[in-house]
Amino acid sequence: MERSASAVMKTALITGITGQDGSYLAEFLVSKGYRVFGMVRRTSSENLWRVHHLHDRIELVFGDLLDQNSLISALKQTEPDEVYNLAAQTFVPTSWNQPVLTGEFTGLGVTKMLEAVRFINPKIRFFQASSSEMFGSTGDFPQNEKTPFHPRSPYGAAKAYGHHMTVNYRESYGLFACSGILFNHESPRRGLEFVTRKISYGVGLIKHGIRRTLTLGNVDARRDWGYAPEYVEAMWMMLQQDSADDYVIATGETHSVREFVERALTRAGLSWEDHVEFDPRLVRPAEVDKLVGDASKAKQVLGWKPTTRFAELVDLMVDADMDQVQSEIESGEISRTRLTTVR
Ligand code: NAP
Ligand code: G4F
Repeated sequence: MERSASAVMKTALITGITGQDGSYLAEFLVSKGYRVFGMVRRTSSENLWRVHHLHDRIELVFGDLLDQNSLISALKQTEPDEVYNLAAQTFVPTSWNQPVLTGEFTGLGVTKMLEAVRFINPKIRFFQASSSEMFGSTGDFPQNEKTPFHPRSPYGAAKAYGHHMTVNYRESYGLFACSGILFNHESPRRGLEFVTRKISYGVGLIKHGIRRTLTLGNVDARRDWGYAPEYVEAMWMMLQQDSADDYVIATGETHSVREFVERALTRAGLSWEDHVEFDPRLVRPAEVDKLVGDASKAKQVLGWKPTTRFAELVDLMVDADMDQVQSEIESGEISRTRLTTVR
């Protein structure tokens, strides 16, 4: 692939560019003047809706975390200065149904990408999207970079492996490899199966008379929810430092799913009694009861801090989904197929 004429322009390769974070990171890096490549896997139907608006500012290469050669080839083709490894099987419940696949994508996929970097160009700066799910049932609050891990799902265990491998490649081979321990971060581009978006989109459907109820599992679980566009900025900041390190990225506030639902319903002028139901099938085999992060290291070293707080986040998601449902009704896009994806 031809290199750009500009000598100062940096090049980044993003795995998982079709996902929530990948799309925001691509926007951010384009705004910083980067040449941005996204690695995508082959799908039978197009899956580029989150990055469609960037079609003339990003370039796509094919590759899959399961296929080592495709990673090597993606690095050869794109010659990146920075690699952001965001690709993973990210939905926790699926990790119990498909624990081996989750281990392959979310765990071993990291090693495959680290090996590709080491082999092709060990000077590439590498970011790994690690997760607060690694803390699992730890009794330490708030959680920081020194808090021990006790993952509670195949997803959490796979992420812990990927985190440790990132640290090991830094310590063993001197790679500039950073692990961002990201607490939950949300947006109107969040997948519909995650609880925040399930709630905001569900509230939109109810408000427009398409659905009557929102069916949920454990509403007592507590999460530290931030706004995704701010989290991708932290990823970039980590790779601009003089040395590689690991950072917790979080808001420092914890709220229950119940609080999220209540705020969302209030925003739409709806009531819990009329619209929320419990389904025991949505309760997980093992729950992470409470997450709350301490991002003081990121604040001190990177100068990163969150600005969008809980109430603002809920409101912006509900407002966006009210508009989304409205436009889907107008375009006729709301179909039985679409509704069945809202589990
Ligand atoms: P997401 O929306 O689910 O996106 C996941 C991306 O990974 C998609 O682009 C998907 O491609 C890609 N992918 C999955 N399997 C792949 C494979 N075998 N080969 C290549 N690509 C593959 O996730 P997200 O919320 O943006 O999260 C980004 C990263 O941050 C993930 O690693 C996630 O585990 C981590 N993280 C997220 C959060 C959060 O709250 N969002 C918190 C902590 C950590 P397709 O479109 O083809 O499926
Ligand atoms: O939105 P969730 O599915 O996210 P979860 O499990 O916290 O994982 C997300 O955040 C992680 C960071 O900590 C990421 F690494 C991971 O990739 C993903 O982005 O569920 C949040 C909470 C859980 O406690 C769940 O039991 O909401 C509870 N919940 C209650 N009812 C529900 C539902 N979750 C979902 N998805 N659907 C429900 O109906």
